[in-house]
Amino acid sequence: MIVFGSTLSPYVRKVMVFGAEKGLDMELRMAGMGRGGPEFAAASPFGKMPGFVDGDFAISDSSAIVAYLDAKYPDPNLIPAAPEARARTIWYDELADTIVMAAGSAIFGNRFVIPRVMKGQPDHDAADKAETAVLPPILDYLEGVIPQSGFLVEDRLTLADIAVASPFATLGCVDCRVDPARWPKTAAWVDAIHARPSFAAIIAKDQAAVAAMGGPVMQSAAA
Ligand SMILES: N[C@@H](CCC(=O)N[C@@H](CS)C(=O)NCC(=O)O)C(=O)O
Repeated sequence: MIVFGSTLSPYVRKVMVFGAEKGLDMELRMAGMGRGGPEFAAASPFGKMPGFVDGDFAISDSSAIVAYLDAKYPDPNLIPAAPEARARTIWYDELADTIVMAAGSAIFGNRFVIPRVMKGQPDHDAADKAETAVLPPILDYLEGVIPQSGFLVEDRLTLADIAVASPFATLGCVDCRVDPARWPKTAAWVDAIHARPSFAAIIAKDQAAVAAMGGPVMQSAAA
């Protein structure tokens, strides 16, 4: 199985962590932003990462890929079968992909992708506004819903934890972290999910990749 993309993308990381939790052997191939060749183009018709290939089956979109993996490799099951838990898990996946990433893209894009990868002019105000105005209501929400067990759904690891924790790993690479004084439950939950071997190994590589390209570009550095 081949996953196309970079794990600096929360969507790609979600797929790689999901596969790692299932003990799957998945090759990560660099793709996106002009890279990846015809195999990636065939898997991802709009050039978005991740793309995915398993034999003669190709698909893109992280949620589609993890649905495929959970159906094909059901042990351990990471997308619950019970109706309410299943719906709740899909809600958290969607929360991560659209609501958290609305803030995440503005922050990571303007502090790393635009200045370091695209060599463009970042909009630091947009990044700061996303961090100070868009992210806090999301963190307030998470603070209110994280169960005592430390897992979002069914008191065990599911896609919900993997999907929601993934953007916070990308944000950690550009010095945007959950303040434990303001959101103690959320900060502890993020730390615990990121400490799992499936996440920790990827996060170490992501942080090294960001450092190798000069690290994040912050407002103060540009002023
Ligand atoms: N809903 C998609 C989102 C994929 C996506 O937007 N990926 C971004 C990277 S974080 C991307 O490929 N951006 C490059 C582009 O749009 O050309 C998923 O879950 O896989």
